[in-house]
Amino acid sequence: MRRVNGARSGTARNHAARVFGVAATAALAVALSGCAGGGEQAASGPKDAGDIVVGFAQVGAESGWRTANTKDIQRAFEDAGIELKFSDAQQKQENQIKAIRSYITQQVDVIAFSPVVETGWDAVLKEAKDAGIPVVLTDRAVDSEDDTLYESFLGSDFIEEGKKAGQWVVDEYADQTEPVEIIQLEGTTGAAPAIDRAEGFAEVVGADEKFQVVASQTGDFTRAGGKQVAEALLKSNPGVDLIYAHNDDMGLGAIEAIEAAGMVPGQDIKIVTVDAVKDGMTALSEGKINFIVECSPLLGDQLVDIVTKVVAGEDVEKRIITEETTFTQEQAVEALPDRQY
Ligand code: GZL
Repeated sequence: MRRVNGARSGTARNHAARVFGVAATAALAVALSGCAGGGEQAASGPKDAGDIVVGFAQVGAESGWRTANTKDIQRAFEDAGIELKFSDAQQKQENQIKAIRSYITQQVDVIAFSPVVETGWDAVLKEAKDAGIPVVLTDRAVDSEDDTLYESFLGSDFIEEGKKAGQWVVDEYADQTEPVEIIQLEGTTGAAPAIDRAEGFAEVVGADEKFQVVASQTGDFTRAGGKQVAEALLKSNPGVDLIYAHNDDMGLGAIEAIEAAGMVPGQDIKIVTVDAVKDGMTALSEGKINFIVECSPLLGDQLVDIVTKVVAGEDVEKRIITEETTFTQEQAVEALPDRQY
């Protein structure tokens, strides 16, 4: 069972006890030694922002979305005056696990990360829990039976994103009775957004058998991967009507493949993507992409809020879903000037 809405886990209580315990011990040491050295801070209870240290294990830098997500998180922690240790795992789970272990050794106050894939985290998250270090998930979820291994999940509802993409396709081809052939460019194999965007999309288009996903393959959320896979699948599926890409970057790669094949993206072959980063929105405004489902990377301020509450021993919601919308070509033209990323 993946997502949970459980009560606050034991970790946060352990953590609060750890922080309070340290404060009480330090207060006693100050009282006994009679000195007023660095102990005031510890004696005054929960840490100030300037004393909090957070370890963040990022997926990588695979897409425009990821770059925007990293920038926003680093900006938010800088604004809050909280020290952020940051690592880029280059989309490798073993690198994220190494980074998390390093943060445990450094005894940071909170560990936050975006799990590159859903599974394989229980062992390292148990090590963090045993060390009394609370963990916050951002962006992607883990598939774990034990919901005490993390304090909160902050990110999108990827199934909903897939459904929104599917609904646009159903509406777009409402008057067509002939089969609608679809190629799906999947995100990273095993990643929550890839699994869920496929699930939500299939749930909506699967209601009508005219929609046929003739091929589905991972492009690993990258532009190069999207281009390479689209080139191959276009050759083996010459009658395809639409490409559904799990992110803008793979959709932009598909545009290159469609143009290289002498066809017009957005017309000969329609494209639906997810993210709504600037390059995707530009292609949408030019009609090369037909519809984009937004997935916001701007999680920084909310993550700071969750971290601050966890360190203070306050309750946090188990699952915090970000607000998102969708864009047609006209809406992209209007929204582009104000897009932050
Ligand atoms: C979604 C995020 C995905 C984006 C991709 O929250 O995990 O990873 O959709 C990114 O662009 O690579």
